Amino acid sequence: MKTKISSDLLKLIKNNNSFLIVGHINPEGDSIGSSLALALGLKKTGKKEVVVVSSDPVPENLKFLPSSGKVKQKIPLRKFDVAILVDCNHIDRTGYTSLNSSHTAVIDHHVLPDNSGRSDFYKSLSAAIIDPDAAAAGLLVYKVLKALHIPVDKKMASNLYTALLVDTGGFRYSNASPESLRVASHLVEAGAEPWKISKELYENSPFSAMKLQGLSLATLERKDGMAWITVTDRMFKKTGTNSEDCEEFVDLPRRIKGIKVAIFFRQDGNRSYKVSFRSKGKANVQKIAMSFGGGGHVAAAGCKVKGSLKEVQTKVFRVVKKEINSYR
Ligand SMILES: [Mn+2]
Repeated sequence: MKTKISSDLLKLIKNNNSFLIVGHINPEGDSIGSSLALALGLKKTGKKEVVVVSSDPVPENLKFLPSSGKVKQKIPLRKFDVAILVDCNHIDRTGYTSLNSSHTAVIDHHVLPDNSGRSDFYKSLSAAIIDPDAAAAGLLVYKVLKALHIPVDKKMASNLYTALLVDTGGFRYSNASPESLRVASHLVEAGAEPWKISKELYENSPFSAMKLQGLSLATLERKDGMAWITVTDRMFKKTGTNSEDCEEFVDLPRRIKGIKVAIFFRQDGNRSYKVSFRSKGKANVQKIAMSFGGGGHVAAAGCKVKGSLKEVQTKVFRVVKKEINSYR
């Protein structure tokens, strides 16, 4: 498959001088890595001002990324020529209410919401590359850099390799396409060090986070092709951890043989839960998440559901079961 790199976006980048690069709330490796790589690339071409912002701070485990210390949380007051949303396609996902730029563009691989045609935000975009078939936003940023003839240096390569690694689950998910592996190989040639990056990402867990994992695993249950675990506020308190320490927990029930959909419930305030889904087969978890007002990808998605844990689980299991059964 070949992503069409919009010439509008390339022109927008060529013809302007100040850029605000914006990732999504609750950022992970793809959001931060892609944003930083794009910023480093644009700076290399001599752009006057390139600022990366993230409404939530860079997670502890991504602070090894080159230039991650430059990510700001507050948008500078002055007006930018172009704001580029990376790894998300709507301002609501950025955690900011306005971006103060003359133009807005998007580089993303998430499916557009159904109402996108009627949304003022989408109508206001000057350019967009949105390819849900791309394994990571980092893959699209790589292509944009190539199209602009910007050589990928070691810093950019490390950021982009991390983006690809995270969004393909270490090249294990169904989106680990030939293209993603080819690009990864180019990135390694450009200086990204796979073993170092893997060590930072996967062998660097705080002790307290591992304790949290133990408490959460004790909640493991399965039924009707689903397996799930839960993290409550009490567990966070007991271990001195927070939501950052359970980013990957949904992958734990996913490891179980015969499971079709893995689910992770994370308490997010009083009577509110963040629910993450991973599909191991045909079940479309994006559809499930969207039915609760969330979103994501076919095989990885999430949403927020209000209610007690029991109420939330009852609601969620009903929808997941229906989706699983539709493929039997
Ligand atoms: Mn992504």
